[in-house]
Amino acid sequence: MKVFELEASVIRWNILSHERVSAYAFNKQVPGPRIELTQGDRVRIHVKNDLPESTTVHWHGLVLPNAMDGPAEITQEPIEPGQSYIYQYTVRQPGTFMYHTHDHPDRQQALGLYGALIVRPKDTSREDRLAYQHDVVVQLQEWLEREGFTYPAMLMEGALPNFFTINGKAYPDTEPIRMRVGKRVRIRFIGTNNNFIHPMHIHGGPFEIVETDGNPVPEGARFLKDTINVGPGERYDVIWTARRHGRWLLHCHIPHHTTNENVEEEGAGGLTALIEVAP
Ligand SMILES: [Cu+2]
Repeated sequence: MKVFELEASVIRWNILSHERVSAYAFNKQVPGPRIELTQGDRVRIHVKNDLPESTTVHWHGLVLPNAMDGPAEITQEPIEPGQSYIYQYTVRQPGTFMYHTHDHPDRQQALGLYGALIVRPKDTSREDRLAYQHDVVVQLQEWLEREGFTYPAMLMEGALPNFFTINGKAYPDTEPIRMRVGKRVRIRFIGTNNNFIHPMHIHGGPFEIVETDGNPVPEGARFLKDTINVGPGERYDVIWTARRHGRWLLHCHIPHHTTNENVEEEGAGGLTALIEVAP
């Protein structure tokens, strides 16, 4: 049995060194801690609610007993402020998943209440054939920060976002991927945002789509792309090979999403990360 604790609370979070938002967070970080499991694991997750309102947790993509699925008012009573709830289940599916609030998700998820859930397969032969040396998770989110107040960004008049983050940080504060020519990186795009679609693009050559929403793509059905639309809730696992050395961009192809409040810093902003390839 693997045991985890998730505590939801309101925090102040730096998406840039000079930009701080108010966020709803698991364990005081955005995204919440990455839960890494192996297929067949039995898990128990204690969820404590320190938010000023009720919440729950949904395990996005997992086939679970209905009572463990998480939607408030549908399969369980909401977890009230100060209360706890225990989720307990066995993970049967390998792949890239996520967890997120399922109580007022329009606000709570848009304020940061989510995290990645990665399940390694018991049989690693397919992983071995993918032959990647680096494994990177890319979780996308939008923010609306106005006059010192943070609002949940929505695809709605007056609620459109002005900041964008990869794993809780906007470029130039996003973490670079560092690798060598000839090496392969598995990038797990997760649409942890809940309103916007991001056409994620990588410079320096196409990538191969090897898994969609946690499901392996059979070898003969895989295709190469250099831009993939990552919509709300979607996951795409791609393998990108470093063909040439240099500084290659990974970014959303909606130009507004690569700015910080409409401004570029160090050549870009928002949904941008550098892939630094050494010879
Ligand atoms: Cu975008």
